[in-house]
Amino acid sequence: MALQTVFLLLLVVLAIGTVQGWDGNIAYDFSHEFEGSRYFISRYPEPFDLAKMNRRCKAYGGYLVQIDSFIEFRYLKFEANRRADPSLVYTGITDLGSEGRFYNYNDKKPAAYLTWKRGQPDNWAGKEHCVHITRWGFNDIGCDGNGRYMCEVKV
Ligand SMILES: [Ca+2]
Ligand SMILES: [Ca+2]
Repeated sequence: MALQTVFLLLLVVLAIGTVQGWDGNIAYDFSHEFEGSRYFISRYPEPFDLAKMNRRCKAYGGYLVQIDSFIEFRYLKFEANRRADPSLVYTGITDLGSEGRFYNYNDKKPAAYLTWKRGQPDNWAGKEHCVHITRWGFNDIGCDGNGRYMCEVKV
């Protein structure tokens, strides 16, 4: 491909990204399809925001990751662990507005699979309504912490 063509394509990609509100903090990081989905993880931690991160995932044709089974959890934990401290990786699972009833932020349906770390969820200080992945399972955590986020795109 000619260098000019590559440059032009890059400009188009950047323009589309700008229109869709993409700010660059995401990377296609999971190189293979798994169980009908592809996954993206942000490149660096930043203040988490459910609505904002879900919008970014939508720009990729997906949504904040929904975890539906043990094998999906195990896969994502492994992949997150390879690229980041998994304790910093947020999911799209939340109990915001329905304490103790965890649902997927994007489609508002009840979370299909929950595997909690021992002693969790504890809704510490009454303020933990988001869910991140740890080595030992899920933990509920504040929705305004610093972390990475993961998107899921159905293929
Ligand atoms: Ca909670
Ligand atoms: Ca907790």
